[in-house]
Amino acid sequence: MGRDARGRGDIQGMNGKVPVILVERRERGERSLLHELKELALAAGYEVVGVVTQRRPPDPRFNLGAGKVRELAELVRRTGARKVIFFNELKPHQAYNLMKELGVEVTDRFYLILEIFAQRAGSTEAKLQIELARLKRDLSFIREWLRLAKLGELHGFMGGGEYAIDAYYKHVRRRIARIERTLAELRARKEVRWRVRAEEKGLYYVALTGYTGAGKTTLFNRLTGYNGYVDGRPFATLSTKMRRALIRGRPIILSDTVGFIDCLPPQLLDAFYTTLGEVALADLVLLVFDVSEPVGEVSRKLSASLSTLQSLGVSTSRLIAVANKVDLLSGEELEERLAVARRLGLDPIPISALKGSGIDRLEERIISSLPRYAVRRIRVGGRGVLRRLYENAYVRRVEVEDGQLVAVVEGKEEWLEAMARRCAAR
Ligand SMILES: Nc1nc2c(ncn2[C@@H]2O[C@H](COP(=O)(O)OP(=O)(O)O)[C@@H](O)[C@H]2O)c(=O)[nH]1
Ligand SMILES: [Mg+2]
Repeated sequence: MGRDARGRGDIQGMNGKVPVILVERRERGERSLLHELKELALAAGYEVVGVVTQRRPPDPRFNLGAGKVRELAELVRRTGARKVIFFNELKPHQAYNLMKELGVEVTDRFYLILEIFAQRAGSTEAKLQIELARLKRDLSFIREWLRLAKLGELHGFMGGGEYAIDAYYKHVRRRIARIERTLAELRARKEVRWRVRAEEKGLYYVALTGYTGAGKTTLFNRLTGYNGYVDGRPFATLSTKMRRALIRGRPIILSDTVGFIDCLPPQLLDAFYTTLGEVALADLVLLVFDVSEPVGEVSRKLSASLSTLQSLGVSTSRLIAVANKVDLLSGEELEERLAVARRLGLDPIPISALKGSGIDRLEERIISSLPRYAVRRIRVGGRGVLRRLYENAYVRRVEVEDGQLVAVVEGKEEWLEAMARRCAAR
């Protein structure tokens, strides 16, 4: 359980992605969240090769009924799936029984969400918060292994048996205690740290947010991918989902944040909020929502998104609502949903990230919502200056003047002033 985020070490499919099967068991009257589980699996980088659903109360041994497990085993064999991901939270012995029965790794939505958080986490605090949530859940698994080992029922699961598991248990307990201490220290210094990070960059920072499946990544790729900006590499110092983009010829930093998730397990709330914390640093937040969903869903998700953003300190003045997937609706249906957003105080821009419609208007709104950049000529004295300029601002060109290098740089005025002063002082 709880393996490396990118599935390193797995035998991978033809396209380099680990093939998985998704399972959802729900009781009569419960609504299905299988579509969200699918988006989560894709977001984590898996390929979904099969789906199994069952309507029944939980079975104590496997969660699913024994007949369904045989069906699932057959599907695993036929598709070559390397992993099975349950929507339902599995009890340790259920995961154990299922792994024995299926012969592949079995995990659940809890660990899947943790994998996604781990891929997006930018700060030390978020990374620790995620590790903590994982270790706490692991602990309940280890306790169960200990119980099984004492009963002599843990055949060939972990070499060394009871003694090894007990040592592991103690190790995890110590690690949890250490992380909790570090987090308490970090929290005490939080204000300072966030301010420093926000001022590190010379470009405006725009964050994409919204529910899983709304189309954030599709929009991120459209805004960063097609404009031919040569240096589209992720920022090594920031999270891996941040890139520079040229919007109407103006450079910005765009970030694809972790999405909102329905029915987030309560033990993951801290990890979620710290991972999403970088949104609070953004100069502008794009709230992407799937406008093709039923009116009630659009309304519920927008309200929930707004209250989450508010609790992070993002006001509607720093927010652009983006009504995505207009290609799936008639004009009338679209109007009905836009009206819902307007009643919540938003002025949404209708787009299709997939087809490319509405992107012009969105770009226009992004640029008009951000303050203007300054352009400065900075003498490149000293080592590393040019690299810093390239990394943190936008270098239009480099010239030679009186035998010295001069960079023409665009970016936030204060940042450029600070750089120019530092270079002049050399
Ligand atoms: N029809 C349609 N589908 C879209 C559009 N934008 C995204 N999608 C699809 O919606 C799904 C979720 O998109 P994704 O960008 O991964 O959402 P994210 O979870 O918010 O990052 C994918 O299957 C996309 O192809 C759109 O404008 N129109
Ligand atoms: Mg995404």
